[in-house]
This record gives sequence, structure tokens and C-alpha cells, in this order.
Amino acid sequence: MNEYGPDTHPSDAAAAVTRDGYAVVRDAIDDDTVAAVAADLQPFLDAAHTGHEEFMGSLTKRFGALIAKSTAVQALIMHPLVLAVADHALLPSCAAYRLHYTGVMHLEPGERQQVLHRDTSVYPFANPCPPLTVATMWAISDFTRQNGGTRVCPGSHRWPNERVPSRSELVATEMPAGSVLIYLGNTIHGGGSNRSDRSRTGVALHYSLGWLRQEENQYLAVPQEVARTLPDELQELMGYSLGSANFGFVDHVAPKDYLHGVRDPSDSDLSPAGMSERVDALERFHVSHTARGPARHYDMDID
Ligand SMILES: O=C(O)CCC(=O)C(=O)O
Ligand SMILES: [Fe+2]
Repeated sequence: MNEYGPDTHPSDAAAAVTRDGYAVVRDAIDDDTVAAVAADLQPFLDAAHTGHEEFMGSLTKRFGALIAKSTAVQALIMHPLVLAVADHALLPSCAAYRLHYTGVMHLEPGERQQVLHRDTSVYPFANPCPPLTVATMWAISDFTRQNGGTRVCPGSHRWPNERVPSRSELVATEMPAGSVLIYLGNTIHGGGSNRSDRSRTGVALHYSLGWLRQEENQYLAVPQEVARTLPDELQELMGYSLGSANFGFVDHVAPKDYLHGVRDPSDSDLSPAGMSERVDALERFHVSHTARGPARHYDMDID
């Protein structure tokens, strides 16, 4: 396991994620923050049910829209170390990245392993390609090999779609509550099987390139009157900012201005200073061919 302490320099964690497709930062938040997140989410966990389709897990409780359900989770979404890794992975390819998904992934005892996959397979890009999303899995309970700690295939973010992992190429995420697994959506991974007698609770927070459609619709997930009160940085991550010149406007008004009641386009700037230069400076994707990939999911256990 690529493992770092809470005081690790962000560039070390970022370099590990670029090199191996993942890194674990132990004890990235303190016990009080873990307890506050757990307390905010408990009523929703109690009300959630298992029994989804195969990918989602038959003994897994899942729910999203966490910004509307928890104030404490904001510290995780805007964790400086995570954002530094996301800056490093995503900003070469977009002027601003977005919050892509917020959700709880809670594995009950007896849950079987999830199929291995790349989160980026929702987009029609062949791998390898530049990082499209950065995922975090925050341990709200301890993660062990026994209780379904996320399985990761190191280096697979660089593999072509055709390459299928073998069991010996997988590692299980083991980390105490308060730690975070950071991985690229391009990296093959999947939940483990929970062979313990206790549940495993993770909070998944993903970030995506600003010009891709977000998996979770933050504008509907969080009521406008709540969105209006959130910190500026969080609003921008949700999508209340221009991801490029003229990106995401509403009736020719910039989304954050619109959120705060501006309706006259002459009171809003859709081409902020420096935006065109930032877009011009981006690394460009080469899309030189199209290809049909093999199966997106690999059903296999860890050694
Ligand atoms: O629960 C986990 O450990 C991983 C879940 C996951 O990768 C997913 O649902 O996309
Ligand atoms: Fe995933």
C-alpha cells in the first residue's frame, strides 16, 4: 500500500497518485470530525436500504446528496490535501474541476466483492487517457482486508482497456477511520467482500474535469436556499462557477451571480480576466481513433 501520514507534503501524495493511480493518507481528519460526519449521516443510514442491482451491491446501503445532509462533510470535500492532489491530476486538462459525486457506501457483513471497474467507464474515452476523475473514499469506520476495504489495482490507470488484472495485482485498502484513499477514476478498483461481522462505512467524494458532465446533479441535490449559504469554494466545486469562458451560464448570467439573484446579463461577467488564457494553456486530448472496449467489469477476488 502507498501510505502517507497526515503531515505528508501534498506534492508527495499527488506524485504517488500520478505514478501508481492511488494513495492512502492515514488520519487525514481527527476523531471529532469523523464522529460529526457519522452523526450527520446516521439518520439517513438508518433509513437507507440494501438490495440494489449488482454493481451497487445487494448488502450495501448507498445514498448521495451529502451536501444537503451533512455540514461536517464539507471539511472532507474541501480537504486541502485532497484538493492539492485533484489540482495536480485535473488542472492540466481543465480550467476548473467539479464535485462529481458525494455518497455513502456502507457494506453490511456478508456483502460480496463488487466487480472491478474504472469509474471513468461512464465516459467514452479509451484508457489510457489523462485523469478524468479523482475519487476519494473516506473511512468513517476502519477499513480492513476482512471487511471489504476497497481493492485497487496499482498502475492500472496507465493500462490499455484490453488489459485485465490478475488477482495478484490487487491490493486491499487497510486504513483506520479518519483516513482517506485517493485514486484516479482511471484506476481499476472495486469494493471488497465483507467477511467480518461489522459493517464498513465509507464516504465517497469524487471530482471531475470541469467540461465533463458530473455524475451527481448538485443543482438539484442541494436546494438553492441552502446552496446560497455555502462557502464560496464549495459553491464553485458544485458548479456555481464558469468552468471556462461561457460555460454553465444561466440566461446569460454567470451561475454564482444567478444564484445570488442577478438577472441582468450586464451585471455579470461571462469571460473573467485570464480565463481564455487558462483554457488556451490546457493540455489537449488527442482523440485519434475510436475503439470498442472489452468488458468494463471484472469479477474476481483478492488472493
Ligand atoms: O465501496 C467501495 O469500496 C468502492 C465502491 C466503488 O468503487 C463504486 O461504487 O464505484
Ligand atoms: Fe468505483
